Amino acid sequence: MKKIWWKENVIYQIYPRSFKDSNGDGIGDLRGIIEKLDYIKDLGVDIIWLGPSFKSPNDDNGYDISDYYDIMDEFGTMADFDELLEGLHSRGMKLLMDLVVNHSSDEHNWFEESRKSKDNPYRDYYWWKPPAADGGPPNNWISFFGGSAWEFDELTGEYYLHLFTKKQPDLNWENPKVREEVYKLMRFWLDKGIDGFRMDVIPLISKRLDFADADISNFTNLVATTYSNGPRVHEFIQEMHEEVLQHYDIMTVGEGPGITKDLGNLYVGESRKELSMIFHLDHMFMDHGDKGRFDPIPFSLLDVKRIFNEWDEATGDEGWVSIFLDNHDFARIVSRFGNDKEYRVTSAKMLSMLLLTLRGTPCIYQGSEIGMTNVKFDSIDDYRDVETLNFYKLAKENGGDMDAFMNAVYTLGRDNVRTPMQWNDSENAGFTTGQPWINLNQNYPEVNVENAIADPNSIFYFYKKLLAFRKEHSTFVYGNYKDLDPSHEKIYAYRRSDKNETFIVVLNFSSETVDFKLPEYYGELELCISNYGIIDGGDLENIKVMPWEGRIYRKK
Ligand code: ISL
Ligand code: CA
Repeated sequence: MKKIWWKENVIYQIYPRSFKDSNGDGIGDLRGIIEKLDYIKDLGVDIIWLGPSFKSPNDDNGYDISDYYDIMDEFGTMADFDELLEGLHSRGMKLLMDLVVNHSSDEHNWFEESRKSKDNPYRDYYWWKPPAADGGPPNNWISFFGGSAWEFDELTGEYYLHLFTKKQPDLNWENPKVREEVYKLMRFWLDKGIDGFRMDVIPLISKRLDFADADISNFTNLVATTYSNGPRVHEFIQEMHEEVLQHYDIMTVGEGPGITKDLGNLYVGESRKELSMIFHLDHMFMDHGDKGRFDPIPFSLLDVKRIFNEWDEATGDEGWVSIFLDNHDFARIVSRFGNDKEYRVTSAKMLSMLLLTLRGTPCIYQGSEIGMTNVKFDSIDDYRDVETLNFYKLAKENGGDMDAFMNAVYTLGRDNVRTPMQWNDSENAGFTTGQPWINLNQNYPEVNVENAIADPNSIFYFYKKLLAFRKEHSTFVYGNYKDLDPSHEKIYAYRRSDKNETFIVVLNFSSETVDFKLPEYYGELELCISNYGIIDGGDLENIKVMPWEGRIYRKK
């Protein structure tokens, strides 16, 4: 397998709006991030993925861009950006920007032109279609954020396509001018010296041109079969590689909704000349029912293991993935996969072991390193996420069970991961001196960075230790992976090994003590790390794994 820096590095994702406010307007900004660079460096990560920071009316918090060449007013100026990039580079870190080019904002000049008339030169930058025979939308496609994916525009009497909100019209990648515009803006940022891109919903850029009605009975399936992996997607990405990517020493990570395991290597296979890695999302969608996240279904550890096993096998030595357990779209790690009550600290540490020792480039979401949890706001008026608010309205209109809906919001809604980063126990957790744009999680007097740094047993120091350990042992990067007991319902045990070393990771995903026997005999093992501290190795034939305990052993 090819050795390269982006396999060895670890990514830390910053959601700028919620990270640190420097000027008291209640909104996180670039100068806030600059203030915290030493903190991030000290944790031991290498690459920052900065959420979208371009000019935007913020219908979807920056995922609706109105000018790709400028910084969002709320976040600062281009001079601030340059200082941030320089601050990272001088500390030996790298920067990825968010490339959001499946759609733009409806306030982008291209769209403002496009909607003016059917013969406007920008008309074909977007997807316009005449109404169906009954005057309704051109087909039955539904948006990720609820309702039809088509919006009628009075002025020219046609509908335009928006797979996300109606303020996020989809760009028409069939049009070579659109592709040229994208390559141009990519070069602009790369020439400034950024180190790569996280690519928003990249498998969605090529549309199925018949625009036929689809089976919409299950949303995850609709995405995989109709919106994602369109006929020209690989041609477009290869063209982008040829035109732009290959000319820079950078990395790319594609967000992969709808990329099923069999299609993974088409995007990331070494010989493909497409992307460095993708975020596969099966473990994020596994608890979504037919109608998506607000229609939740239960999941178990067996599902999690199956998904990581399948993906590891499918990408093999040919392709590469990024490993993540939460981000700005999905519930907090410890609330979703751990126990955020009695075992918050212990289970957050255990989950960091999974995140940092699977095969792939780990991506840590801001706040995971201090064990931030999901939030429960008192009223729907406290929620800010356009997805949550749209689906709330729909559920109300349809006479849905609103208690069940709110429970789904508490478990899976996107605002769980968008509450401000908790820096200390002062008012608003030191995030802002003003009125925060979204409420804080009220556990901040206990859960905050200052406390974490003062406590040698904190989650923060556990991450730090593990990140350093990973750096010392390239087996965690290049070694192969094998699930040692795929059918165990409480324990996730796997092996990472190469010709130099063999490690065994044993993780307890339950609040009970489990007597666990490794299915294979490994000879003498040395316990390197446990989130319970190094307690005696015990009888290795029969390990007593404490509630939410994680252990890493090395074969002697
Ligand atoms: O959060 C989701 C909706 O339930 C996901 O399906 C998500 O929309 C999908 O993974 C795409 O996400 C990305 O593009 C969106 C943006 O809202 C998300 O924040 C971004 O990560 C549109 O740009
Ligand atoms: Ca601010």
